[in-house]
Amino acid sequence: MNFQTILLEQPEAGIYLLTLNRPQALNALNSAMLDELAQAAALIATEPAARVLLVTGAGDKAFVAGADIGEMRDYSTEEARAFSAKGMRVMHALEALPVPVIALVNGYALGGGCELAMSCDWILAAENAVFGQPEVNLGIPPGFGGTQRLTRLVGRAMALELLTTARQVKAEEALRIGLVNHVHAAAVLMERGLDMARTIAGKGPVAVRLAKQAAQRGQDLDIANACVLETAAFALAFATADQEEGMRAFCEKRPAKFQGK
Ligand code: DAK
Repeated sequence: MNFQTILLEQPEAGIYLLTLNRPQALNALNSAMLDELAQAAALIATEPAARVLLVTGAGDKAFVAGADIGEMRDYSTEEARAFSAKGMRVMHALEALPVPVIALVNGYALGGGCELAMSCDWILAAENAVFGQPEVNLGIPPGFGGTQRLTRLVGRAMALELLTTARQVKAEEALRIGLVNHVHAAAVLMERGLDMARTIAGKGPVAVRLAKQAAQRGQDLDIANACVLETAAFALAFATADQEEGMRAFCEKRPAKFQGK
């Protein structure tokens, strides 16, 4: 597909790499980019051979420096509502992808950029990564789910501190407060992301999808209902050839050859 503001590549079988590609504006999210992100998410959602998605920013300075302030500044209330709704749909679409989505944050992840990273399943940060929700500096609250996802990731007290002071957090602190899973030197961030993607792509594909779905859908349920969801996913796996192969391979002391069915 021919995109103008993003790149969507498949560096290895089943591994997709999505690059936010407006480096001259530090990859700020404008309306066109949100539309293309929605198209890319729809494409991956319907690709049965997809195993994992990596999301990163073009250039060495920013993942995404936020929603495009130049585009937003003259919005009417109705336009702001429409822009926020569009952004929310994109964040939900990424979050709901059937495969793991990993953000590789290589520089600034501010405002909508931090919200985009938090819509991914987890974050690997470069040492130069900077996270923050600076919207209150502009006289607005976050509009792409930041008040909700930051709170769920780092807890209400730390989230509210960051949301109301606009304090920016560097990679090491982001690791300490649970916003990111790992920190790597910027030069090896992509390679570490690909290593992780290869590991996931080598596992049972249906099992990976079921695990993601149960973990994600379950988090908004009470524990009893969430565990019912897990039981259904577990039982469903026993209808797949991969479960048979995975267990046979274990007993025969050889690596499993999964087919994704
Ligand atoms: N939007 C548009 N352009 C941006 C941008 C942004 N968010 N961030 C950077 N740029 C552009 C700069 O204008 C500059 O363009 P030129 O002047 O070269 O044409 C270029 O990128 C390079 O930026 P700088 O020259 O500023 O680079 P520095 O290294 O000096 O500074 C910086 C980097 C990241 C510290 C700085 O650029 C900065 O503070 N950027 C803004 C960060 C920010 O405030 N982000 C949050 C944006 S607000 C809602 C929907 C959504 C949202 C809210 C509500 N509803 C509708 C309810 C989301 C809001 C946000 O994300």
